[in-house]
Amino acid sequence: MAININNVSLKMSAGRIEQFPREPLPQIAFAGRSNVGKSSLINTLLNRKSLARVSASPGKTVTVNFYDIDRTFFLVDLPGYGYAKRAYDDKERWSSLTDGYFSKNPNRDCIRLVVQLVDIRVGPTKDDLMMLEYLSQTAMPFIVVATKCDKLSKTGVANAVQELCEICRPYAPEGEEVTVIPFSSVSREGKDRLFNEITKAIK
Ligand SMILES: Nc1nc2c(ncn2[C@@H]2O[C@H](COP(=O)(O)OP(=O)(O)OP(=O)(O)O)[C@@H](O)[C@H]2O)c(=O)[nH]1
Ligand SMILES: [Mg+2]
Repeated sequence: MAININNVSLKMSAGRIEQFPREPLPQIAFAGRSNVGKSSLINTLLNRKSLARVSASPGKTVTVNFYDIDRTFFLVDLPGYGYAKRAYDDKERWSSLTDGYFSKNPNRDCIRLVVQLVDIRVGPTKDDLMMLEYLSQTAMPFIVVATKCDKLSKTGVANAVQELCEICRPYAPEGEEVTVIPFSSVSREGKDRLFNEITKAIK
């Protein structure tokens, strides 16, 4: 079945769990620290300039944004974590919302894949590793996308991806490797590979 990626809309910008959509469509969730490039990646994936808001000042969005893709599945932009300057109340809201997405989501069973974003130049932060630990503990299927790969040379990218694979291996199911895709919203590298993974996951 061909998916028309031009048929996209923001279904819901949810600040509360009760606002999560009820339709039992497959969900692909994007997690990562603030400023890692989640919204840019979603725009790149959908050939849009500004469907998902790209923030010059990080940590502003504390909502879970559900994008309806051709009435076939949802792309879910989770609020970014690890933003030090965020007010205490916002941090609380962040964790209850994000935690709620995984534990109280009425369509939890519809989460087919979590795309964990890591800045290729920074590598996984403490918070990223906590997230991987959580995904691993809850047996959530996930892949890792290494963002902003336009900022490194070809060799730099290859080395960083290899290193990421090593770091992520302990979080993979026994005997499996974690898929790590280098990605750039500037050069669009990695877009087709990521789209393939998403297509496989929603089948
Ligand atoms: N060079 C480069 N810059 C990028 C890339 N992706 C995102 N950026 C920049 O990084 C900054 C943050 O991007 P966003 O897409 O808003 O990041 P986010 O993860 O959605 O951030 P929050 O919504 O705060 O969680 C922006 O200035 C983007 O232009 C990339 O692939 N390459
Ligand atoms: Mg964003």
